[in-house]
Amino acid sequence: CSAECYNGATIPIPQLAKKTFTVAVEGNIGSGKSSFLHYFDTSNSVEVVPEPVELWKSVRGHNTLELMYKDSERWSLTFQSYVQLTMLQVHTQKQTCPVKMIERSLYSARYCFVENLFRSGLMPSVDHAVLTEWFDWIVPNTKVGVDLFVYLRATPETCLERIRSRQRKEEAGVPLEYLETLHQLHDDWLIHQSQFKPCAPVLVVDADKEFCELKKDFERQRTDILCGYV
Ligand code: TTP
Repeated sequence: CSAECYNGATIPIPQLAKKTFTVAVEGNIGSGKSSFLHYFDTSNSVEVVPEPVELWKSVRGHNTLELMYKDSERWSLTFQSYVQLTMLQVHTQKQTCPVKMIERSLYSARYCFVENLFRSGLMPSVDHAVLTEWFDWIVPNTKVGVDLFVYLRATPETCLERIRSRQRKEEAGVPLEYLETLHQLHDDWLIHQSQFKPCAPVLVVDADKEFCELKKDFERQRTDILCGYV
């Protein structure tokens, strides 16, 4: 049996010959990654590792997420290098269940957020170069592999609505254009696979739906999402 990807590629299932799997849940800000992880947190086969956003808000007393939103030109490198460290910690955290489900990955931080800061002129070329040197060393030299990307694809309008309703204070000024650019970068990476290629198959989920509807999709795709485990 296999899962159909957005771009027509198939995900080979079952993959039970491999003992452990890492599933990275990707999608724009506000696309519903936390709810998705929460939903699968009840399975005995799955360990969920949420995104270390709380760490970003409190690095020895500094809120790096807030600094980045207030003055991106000044604080992007600081923030994104800490994101890269904490994502590396998530990837390398010891796995105790057959399926490790992580919120985002080292890859979306680099291919979507860092790329956006650089292309929009908010991150100088030298900062981009240093982050890229770190990234390019980390990938082949540490255990940051992913077996499946689940892409929660929601329109930027839906994401904005969800961001507004959750009221994370650091994100109060996030404009629609920012979400549109990030949406395009996620699509370019995970669907069009133009400049950057995903290192694992991609399962695209229509994340515009209400959560009660989405739950039905999650249930239908459960075997694919959990790489054969239930
Ligand atoms: P997300 O990683 O998108 O998490 P979320 O809580 O919005 O997810 P969801 O609503 O889907 O459950 O973003 C968390 C915040 O961190 C958001 O303001 C964007 C920011 N961020 C960056 O600026 N750079 C990065 O590299 C990452 C990973 C996040």
